[in-house]
Amino acid sequence: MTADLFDDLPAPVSEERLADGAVLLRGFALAEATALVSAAEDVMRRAPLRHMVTPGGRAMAVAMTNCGPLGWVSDRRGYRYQGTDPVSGEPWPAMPGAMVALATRAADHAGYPGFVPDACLVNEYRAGTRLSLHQDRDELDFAAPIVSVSLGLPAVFLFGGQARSGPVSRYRLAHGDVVVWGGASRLAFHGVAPLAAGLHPLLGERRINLTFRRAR
Ligand code: MD6
Ligand code: FE
Repeated sequence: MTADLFDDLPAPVSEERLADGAVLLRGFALAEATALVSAAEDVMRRAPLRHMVTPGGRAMAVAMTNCGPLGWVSDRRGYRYQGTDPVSGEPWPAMPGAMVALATRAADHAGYPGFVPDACLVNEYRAGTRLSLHQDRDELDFAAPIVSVSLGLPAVFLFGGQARSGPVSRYRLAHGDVVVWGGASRLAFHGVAPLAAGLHPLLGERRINLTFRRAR
């Protein structure tokens, strides 16, 4: 037996429970990661990344776009989901099949069978980009989980409880990692620490995060 017999084994998938209803699936999307990156690049060509403005009037640090029937948008009027890209007035690009399949498979693995996302938020982080603690609560009902896929540079994910002031745990999210939170964790506060500079072989100086939701 020589080591090269094992060179082509896929990276192991490991699971870490973050809280009741929340799980980190390390390496879960690794086999599809290259396909997911090219699908995301395609979406970003058709609906370019932009820095949305918060209701308070500040540009968000994370650059965002969407694919699927609905997209999450923020402007002076508030946060909401809508079927068209406010920049172009056109429908958001369709959600690539590889993305839907991965989101459904990850949710199922985490104990949420039958998850069919109708919105995928595509987020781009660069060195220094952070996302402050928040809840994802613009969806119509909270029965469906959130599925979050990390691609490119690693980030530190902040995961807290139901109150902003509670304790927050930190988890390193690498290329191909998936976090699923639902059930008792559906409204957990979460965020991303300032991204460290680096160079990823596929995505260069960027981290791309795909966040899948059932908005309606
Ligand atoms: C992440 N992102 O990037 C987690 N939520 O790993 C989010 O939780 C998120 O990027 C709402 C809007 C944009 C996001
Ligand atoms: Fe979020």
